[in-house]
Amino acid sequence: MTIFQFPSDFKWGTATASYQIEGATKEDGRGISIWDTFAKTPGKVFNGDNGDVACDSYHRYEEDIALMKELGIKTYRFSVAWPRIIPDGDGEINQKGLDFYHRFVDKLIENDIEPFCTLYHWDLPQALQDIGGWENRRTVDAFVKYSEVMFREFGGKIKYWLTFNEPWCIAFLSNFIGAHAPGNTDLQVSLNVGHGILLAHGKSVQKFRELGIDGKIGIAPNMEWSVPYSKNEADQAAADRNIAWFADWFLDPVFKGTYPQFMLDCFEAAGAKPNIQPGDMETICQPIDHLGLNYYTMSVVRSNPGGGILQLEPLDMGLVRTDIGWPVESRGLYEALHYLQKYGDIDIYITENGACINDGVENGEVKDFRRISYLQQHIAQVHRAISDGINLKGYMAWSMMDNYEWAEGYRMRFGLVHVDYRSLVRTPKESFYWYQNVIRNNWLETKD
Ligand code: GCO
Repeated sequence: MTIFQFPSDFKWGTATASYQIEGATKEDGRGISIWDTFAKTPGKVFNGDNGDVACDSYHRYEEDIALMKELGIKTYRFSVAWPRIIPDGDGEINQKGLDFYHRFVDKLIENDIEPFCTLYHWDLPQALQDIGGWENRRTVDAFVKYSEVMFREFGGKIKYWLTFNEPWCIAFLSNFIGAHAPGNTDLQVSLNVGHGILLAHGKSVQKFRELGIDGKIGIAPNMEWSVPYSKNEADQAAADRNIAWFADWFLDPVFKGTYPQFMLDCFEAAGAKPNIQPGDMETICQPIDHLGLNYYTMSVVRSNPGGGILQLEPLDMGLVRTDIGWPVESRGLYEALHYLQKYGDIDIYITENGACINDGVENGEVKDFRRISYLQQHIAQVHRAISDGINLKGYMAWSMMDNYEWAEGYRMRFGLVHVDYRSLVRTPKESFYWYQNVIRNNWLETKD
């Protein structure tokens, strides 16, 4: 048996997002978001599921926070629904929306749980999509206005902020692959959207500094780690492109004020390039305080000139997969953390990591041992990275509870707590008690 001891100030946590858990989509003046629209468009989401009720956390947040307290987490990452704060994205502020998050954040603090707030986890007000969404700079300005409202209201109470969750998903998954709202399938649109959110990020960080907010701010990219199938240079370059698609494409602008040339070349060969106006790159390149990393899986790729814009193909290496079909490879988390060091010695939080394991309740219990095994392997790599001297400050398991898994609807379960979507009853899983023990000990035990 090996025991991995964690630093005494390590922030153990869990994460969720507004549209995935809150429900109450028509209450207290909330406006419509692009996910309301997308979910109700036939054929977009498995079973036509939508977030109207979800986990009903809007009403049951006290019960949820009691579970967080029982779990022992030090920090909770959640996102704010922009359409609750400014229903049409750019007009009147909705006091009832602010009141809800005040009640919620106060309750967290009362329970000694540090709120970690994501400003944008994909629920763009539909009214802004109607004017072109992130392609239109009015949406960028509206985001800055919304973030200013949040900073002024919650500055001091909330000390940890993230502007955007998973820029790759917002740009490419949603506007090139088309699997998420708004569902476009156009490379040029996805580059425009990516550029728009980077600008919004930079301007929002500027606003945060200008207001002198007591706290820290950053961004949370998702990375799929990639390894080349062979030592062959073309395969190596293919893996580099795949990594850069998730990371460098967004982080080079944030940290260096430039897009990576080899990716510009790659997109240009496919007929698209970002629309950069004078001053944009300087605006995007603002010093940030921390970086989030969302990590789930790794791929093995090889070069293939016919393999889409990135000219590569992923290979099935026969790895164990979670129930959503993603290969399990914890080493990718360790490698990704090392890779990020090229952006400097910045505080890093694992803002999401977890497994889709669909085990249900039997005799009042959920024996999700495969989730425990996943978490154990990944947390061991987190420890390894810390031992190497990486400034890793916290780990947030995705997710606190089962929730609306976007285009997969409710069939894919990532929670430490099981949610029965008919009765809305919450049942902590075996993994909940396992994680509770890790947090209580502040160490991880492995069997080897
Ligand atoms: C994400 C996601 C979560 C997903 C999780 C599992 O940020 O991709 O934020 O919302 O539910 O990643 O797919």
